[in-house]
Amino acid sequence: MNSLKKPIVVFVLGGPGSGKGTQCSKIVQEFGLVHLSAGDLLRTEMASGSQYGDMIATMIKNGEIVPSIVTVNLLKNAIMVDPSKNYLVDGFPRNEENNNSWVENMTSIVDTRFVLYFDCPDEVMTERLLGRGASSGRTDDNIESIKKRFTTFHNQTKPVVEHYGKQSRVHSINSNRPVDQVYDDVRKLFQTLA
Ligand code: UP5
Ligand code: MG
Repeated sequence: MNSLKKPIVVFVLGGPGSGKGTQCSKIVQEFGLVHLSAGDLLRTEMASGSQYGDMIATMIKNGEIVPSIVTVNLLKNAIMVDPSKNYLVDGFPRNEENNNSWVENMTSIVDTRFVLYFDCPDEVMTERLLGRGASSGRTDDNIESIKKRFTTFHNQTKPVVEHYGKQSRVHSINSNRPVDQVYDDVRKLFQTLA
């Protein structure tokens, strides 16, 4: 019975500008999962006049990780809108605290399958973000914020990827290639999930 099926969740991780959002859009088109970017949910929450708005704004500009109490609630609410669907959770979990909170609060209601990890050199990601910064309007697409985002990524997010790697639950894809070439590998992975 479908009502007993828990929504499948795939975590999509990778450095800032590694192409998480770009590839998720393509997965959505072909495989019909729902894309939840944790960063986008936080930016929407910030713009909504939430009590957490000022904190989120400061943390995003400084490349810091917003406490899980905020992020996990946003993700949980978004998934509970339609638990019959399956979800790409993009840009989360970013540190051990995020992951512990997810395991504690979500394990009973979702089926967390694996991590799709986009591997790309920092220099390439920096160029992409500076290029996007000309038009993105994002407060963190400037060189000062980008450097802080990389530090957070290497010190806090990579250990989470390694944690899932030890459980053989990471599919790593080289995203330092044209978008469609990256997607060819992504497609093969999701075909096995179907
Ligand atoms: N581009 C993409 N793929 C390309 C390719 N193969 N070749 C050439 N160009 C490519 O792509 C970035 C740019 O690169 C675009 O211009 C694209 O056209 C081009 P995109 O797909 O947007 O990359 P993505 O990995 O999604 O980059 P993003 O900047 O969104 O990554 P971040 O992880 O930095 O941003 P996010 O929005 O996830 O988080 C922002 C902040 O929110 C965090 O720093 C943190 O402060 C906060 N946050 C939390 O606190 N907790 C969370 O759980 C999530 C976020
Ligand atoms: Mg993104």
